[in-house]
Amino acid sequence: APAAGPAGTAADGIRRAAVRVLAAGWHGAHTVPSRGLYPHQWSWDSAFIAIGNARWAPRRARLELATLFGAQWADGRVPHIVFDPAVPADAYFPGPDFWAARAPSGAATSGIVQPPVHALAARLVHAADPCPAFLRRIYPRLVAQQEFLRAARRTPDGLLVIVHPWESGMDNSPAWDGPLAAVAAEPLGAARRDLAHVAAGERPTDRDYGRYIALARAYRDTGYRRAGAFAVADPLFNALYAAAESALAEIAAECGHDPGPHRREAARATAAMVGHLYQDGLFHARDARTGRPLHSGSAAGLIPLILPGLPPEIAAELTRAALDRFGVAGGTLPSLAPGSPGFDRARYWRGPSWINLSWLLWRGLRHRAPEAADALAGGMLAAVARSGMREYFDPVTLAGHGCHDFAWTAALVLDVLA
Ligand code: 2M8
Repeated sequence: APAAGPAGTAADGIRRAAVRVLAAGWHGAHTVPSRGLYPHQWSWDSAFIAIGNARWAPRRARLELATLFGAQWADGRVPHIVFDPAVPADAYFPGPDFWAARAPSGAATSGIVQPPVHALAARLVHAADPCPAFLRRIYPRLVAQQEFLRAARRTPDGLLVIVHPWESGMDNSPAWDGPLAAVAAEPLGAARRDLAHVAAGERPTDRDYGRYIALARAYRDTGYRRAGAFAVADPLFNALYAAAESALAEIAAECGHDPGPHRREAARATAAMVGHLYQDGLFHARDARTGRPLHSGSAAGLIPLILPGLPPEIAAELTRAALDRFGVAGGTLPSLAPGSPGFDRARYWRGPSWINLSWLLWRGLRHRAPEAADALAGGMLAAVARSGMREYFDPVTLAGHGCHDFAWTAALVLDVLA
């Protein structure tokens, strides 16, 4: 734990280490998640990174979001990767040649999306360092991002679907094992680059990759209009969408627009989630193709706690699940409830603790269960004090896994310390 030495020393050391990581990842107008493993700009990473940069370099925070939204498509979608033309095309797989997509700005991008954390990030960046001109510029972009999701991804029952595991951000979550089993893996056509940076036991399997590539190819080959054989409603994605509407209500009010439509949309999206994804004390993803719930024990099911409009009795049950099934009073949030099928303390999104999930839950618990929130804050700091700014951590020992110097880990611990 970061308790050694005179008061303040441990926190100062973490702060300095975090700023070092963020400074080293800065490429002039965006930050890479990791210099080796992820050498381009990633969508939801940039939102988390902006939240942390707002604490020490707010101009960078604003520029991070402006760069990402500079690669927004005409239909409003914010691509999950914006490729850096200065990086060799084969440094990351699948790279720009595979995706074969360009934004109106000319930037090479992927064609899928990631969880929409950006309106929340813009609101927090503005709160840390008010800049009305930034808010006015980004507001219509954030609205268009949400409009794309409503137009392209909304099912008749009011939920949003993701069409690729990469869109969830929790790529190899066991929640996707069932729906992915119906997808035929295809040859990759090039070598995986991730295994040059991280041990195979801490990454998705080759079979997972064969399916990821098949799904991405199918979507690509329709011009990113019709998805392949994967469509799921994910509680993390839907919760962040609804939270974005709440953030947009506040941004709209600041900019002199009517916040009412955003408030109503946040309430409607929250109600759809409660109506269709909630069961037995936890939110669960649902397979939109079969209508079946996907009971995996994923920590995604706790993230609706960030929603201010969640009915109090459901918030109380979710808090119970966080404590009893995920053990968050111990300070860590495993990405999968221990004991769930497929639980693995080292493999990527199948058990390890991730700082972005802990940070989201910390925010959701702060006003509802302050002691549990404090435990999570302490646990995030303990993890980086023990192992550095790693990508993910063993939820029991806090040993570090994945890449080193991972940007959102650094960014979000800076926010926790602010
Ligand atoms: C991971 O995903 C990418 C694909 O998008 C990969 O494995 O190559 C995920 O952890 C995702 O959530 C994250 O945004 C990305 C960059 O940090 O890496």
